[in-house]
Formats: sequence, structure tokens, C-alpha cells
Amino acid sequence: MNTAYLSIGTNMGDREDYLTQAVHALRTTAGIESVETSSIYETAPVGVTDQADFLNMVVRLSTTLTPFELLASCQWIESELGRVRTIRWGPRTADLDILLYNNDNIESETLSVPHPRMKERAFVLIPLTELAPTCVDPITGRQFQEELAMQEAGVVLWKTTEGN
Ligand code: A4P
Ligand code: MG
Repeated sequence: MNTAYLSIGTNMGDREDYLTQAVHALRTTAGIESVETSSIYETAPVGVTDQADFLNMVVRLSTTLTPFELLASCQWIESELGRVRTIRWGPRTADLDILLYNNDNIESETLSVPHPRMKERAFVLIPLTELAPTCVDPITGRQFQEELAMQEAGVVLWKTTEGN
């Protein structure tokens, strides 16, 4: 069994209902065995800032799906929930992104895991660390909690020196 974390975001229509529907769709997807949910957070838009506030949450899955199968399931759920892809980073009924898949590091045309922008985003890190306080970034080996604390303090890791 594999463990994956997804971020779900929505800023159109009945936002809570879209989150409920997305979680329900995940729970009824073949190959997804369990779905645990963070709290729901209301968040200011990042990227294109001239749009409505989002509701965001993170879910933890136990799954037999491969990362690419999971991506296909997320995209299917997005389309079922009526998402129309128009503006990148623009309004959406539901956006499901894969944050982490075990400790895998995947770099392909269609899939990057860990999600490349997750560490800069409090709307991801706060629900993620609520659900998984000791979760570690598979690339840096640091806890996401530390990343969040640094971000909140306006401190950016510039270079590691390995103590020498
Ligand atoms: N893709 C690559 N890696 C992944 C991954 N780990 N998970 C590819 C999911 N998809 C991944 O995504 C574009 C392509 O990314 C897909 O075809 C897939 O093959 P998309 O969902 O079609 O487009 P998008 O979501 O508009 O773009 P992107 O780059 O995923 O946007 P972001 O970075 O996710 O930003 N502000 C707040 N407060 N809350 C939000 O939830 N979300 C965004 C979206 C911007 N601002 C936000 C929020
Ligand atoms: Mg996306």
C-alpha cells in the first residue's frame, strides 16, 4: 500500500460542497482504500490575486494506484466537478494536486512530485502539517513544519554548509 497526500482547492460556487464532492469521489475510486482529511481553511489567492478566496484542504490516501493512475483519477474528478481550464492559476471549481507519493521524487512531463510549489504555499503547508505533523520533505529531509516556520518568519534557506 502507498501513502499519498493531495491538496484540494476551490474558489467558485458552493466551495464547501465541491470539497465534499471531491472527497466523496476519492473515497469511491477503485484503488483508493482510505481517505483522511485535514480541516478546511479559507485562504487568500496566490498567483493571480484578483480572484475570490479559496477553500483549501489536504487529504491523506492509502492507495494501490500508481502516481500516474492517481493523477488520472484526480483529473477525472476535476472534470466531473465541472472544472473548465481557462486561466492558469485562475478560478476553479476544484483543483486536485498530488503533493507527495511515499518518498518518491518524480520528474516527468506530466507529473512532478513532490509538488514543485508546495513549500512556498501556506495554504498547502498548514493543512498538511495539521494532518501529518512530522511529515518530511523527501528531497531536503526537513520537516514541512520547519519550512512553514521559516516561511512565516520571512526566512529563506539560501545555502546549506553541512556544518563546515
Ligand atoms: N502536474 C504536474 N505535477 C502535478 C502534480 N503533482 N499534481 C501537471 C497534479 N498535476 C500535476 O495542472 C497543470 C498540469 O500540471 C497538469 O496537466 C498535470 O499534468 P492543472 O491542474 O491543469 O492547472 P493549474 O492547477 O491551473 O496549474 P498548476 O500549475 O497546477 O497551478 P497550481 O500551482 O496548483 O496553482 N491560491 C490559493 N489560496 N489556493 C489555491 O488552491 N491554487 C492555485 C493553483 C493558485 N492559487 C491558489 C490556489
Ligand atoms: Mg493543479
